[in-house]
Amino acid sequence: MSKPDLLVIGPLYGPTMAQLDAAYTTHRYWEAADKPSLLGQIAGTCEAVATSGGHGLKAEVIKALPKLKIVGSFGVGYDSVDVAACKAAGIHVTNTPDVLTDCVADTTWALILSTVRKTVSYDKFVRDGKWLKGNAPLTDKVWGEKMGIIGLGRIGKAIAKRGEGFGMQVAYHGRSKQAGVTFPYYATPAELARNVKILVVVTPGGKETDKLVSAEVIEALGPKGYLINISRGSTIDEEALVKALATGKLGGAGLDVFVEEPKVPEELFKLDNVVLQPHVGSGTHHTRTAMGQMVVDNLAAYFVGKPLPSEVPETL
Ligand code: 8YV
Repeated sequence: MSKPDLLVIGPLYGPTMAQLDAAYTTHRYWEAADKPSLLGQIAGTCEAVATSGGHGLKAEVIKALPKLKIVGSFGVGYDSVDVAACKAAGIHVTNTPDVLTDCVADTTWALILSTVRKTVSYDKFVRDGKWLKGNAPLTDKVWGEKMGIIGLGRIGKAIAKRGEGFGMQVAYHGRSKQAGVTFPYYATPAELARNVKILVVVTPGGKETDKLVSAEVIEALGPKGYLINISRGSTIDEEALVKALATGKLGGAGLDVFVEEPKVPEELFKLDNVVLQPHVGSGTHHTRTAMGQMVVDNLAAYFVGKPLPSEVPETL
């Protein structure tokens, strides 16, 4: 029996790619020199696409594949997938929530600690032989401080839980106050920022949250505040952030995501009040394996007519 076609938008985790290659006739969109011609060749047969939060799925590809019915997206965030176009065309979109929650929360904590307690600059201090000439400067503390979370979803709650272990006072902002959550709620990001020392951004990306952390929010956090971004580069006004960090108007930042990643504003490279990471929130072998398995399972469920394990609410 011939294998179904699967269009893969960009390179995925190696073991996941191997599983997909075994089950489908895969077509590597990113490798195709003539993309319209590839889409034309599979337009009559291709019902499935595999992609990721990073690679996304554009309306023009959706339009070129009239038989498309299922999208398996690797990652919890799917702001780069044109879900409205999928919905309009009756295409089901699936993502990979839950399995990455704890690793993303751990990564967030690695960023909090390394930013506030200066782990990275201390490492450089030792390697550069500066310790031989004198003691290193001291830092702010983390335990017992006030931490604000923008986006108290599954990952936000896992970050908060770890924060409680550090004796922190947690507060949050989201679209609305959550029933059953006892942490103080602030109706705007600026109000939350004014009342905490460490502000963690973990809200989904997309139009609704574009530059949610504005210049005003950054100013409210202030020279003694720290901003941690594990969500999407788009959620922060990056230009305002770089300026505030360079001029000392913001104490520090730990950043896993950027507006034009993998391009990172070079001004940040010179600053030692910033810790930079290459979008690795979920980047452990364990979690990436589990995420890949969810992509494989969602696609397989579609082809055998079973309920999809994790369809996004918009296309349900
Ligand atoms: C992935 C992520 O690395 O889950 C997400 O939304 O940002 C990350 O876990 C990303 O989706 C892969 O491109």
